[in-house]
Amino acid sequence: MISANFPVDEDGRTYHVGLKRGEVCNRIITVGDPERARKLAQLLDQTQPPFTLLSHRGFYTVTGTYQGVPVSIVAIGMGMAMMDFFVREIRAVVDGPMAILRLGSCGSTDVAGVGDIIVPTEAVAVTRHYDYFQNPTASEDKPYHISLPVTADATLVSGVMARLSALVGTEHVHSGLNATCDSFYSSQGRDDANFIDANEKVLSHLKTVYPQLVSLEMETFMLYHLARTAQPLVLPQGQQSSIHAAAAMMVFADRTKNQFISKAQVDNIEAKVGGAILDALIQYDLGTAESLHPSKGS
Ligand code: R1P
Ligand code: URA
Repeated sequence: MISANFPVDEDGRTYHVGLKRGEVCNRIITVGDPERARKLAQLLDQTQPPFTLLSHRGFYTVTGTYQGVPVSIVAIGMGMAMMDFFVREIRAVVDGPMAILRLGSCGSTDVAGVGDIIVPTEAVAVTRHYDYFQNPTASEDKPYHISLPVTADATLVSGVMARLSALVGTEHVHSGLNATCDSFYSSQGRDDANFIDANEKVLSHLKTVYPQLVSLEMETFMLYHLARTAQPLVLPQGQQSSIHAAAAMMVFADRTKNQFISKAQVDNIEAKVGGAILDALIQYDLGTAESLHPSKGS
């Protein structure tokens, strides 16, 4: 490893995601579940074998083409920290502007039912306030902190919404505010008798602060936040955003009706939405500065 600040090995591979320049594209679909990545990879052009890499930390990348356009699919696992590793380490080895679409799963808090899809226009972070738990009765703080919202790339959102609506019908595609939580359990308001979580009011409080809340999951805020805080690219034609980000999330848990998706439903919905997401990704205009030279084979 060459530097303790941003470690890369002698080949230029980043420490956790494990990719070097040329192995990952400007257009990326990121998912949590590696199985979902493998299903999406089956939709890529079959003209030549894609590049694949499983990193020692479990990041799984497939790079190939979709309708002739270079795309990468990267499975990152779960949580904001994994999204942070992924976005920073990918940004370090890709030249030019990037479009990143997350295809995830979520819980719904409003009208969206199991199997519907949510495309968040904005996201907040909900994090456990650890100090509160040192002495709950004396604390003047709330047990959970809710951040201000950050927005998605509006054009990417429109492209995704249009393609998904055409596929499954507008009544099954929803948009609004997503809450990215630092736990599947406590900060998503789930009851876990084994722990003191003080979370009985977290969802009602969240809905009061943000009535447009539609979903709960664990990564999208970090993607949107890093896209908004990435240093702009300085190009001959002026400054350009470095990262354009949006997400589409399949509803696995309906928190209002207390229903959870079955394995058969997951297989059905993942197979269905994958093509629409890839279509939206390749049709997004990244401007003139897109550059990519994906490696062949693995
Ligand atoms: C929890 O089950 C996981 O599912 C959701 C959450 O954000 C969390 O990562 O997303 P993925 O299906 O993309 O992993
Ligand atoms: N992912 C989450 O983070 N929460 C849910 O309820 C479902 C999927």
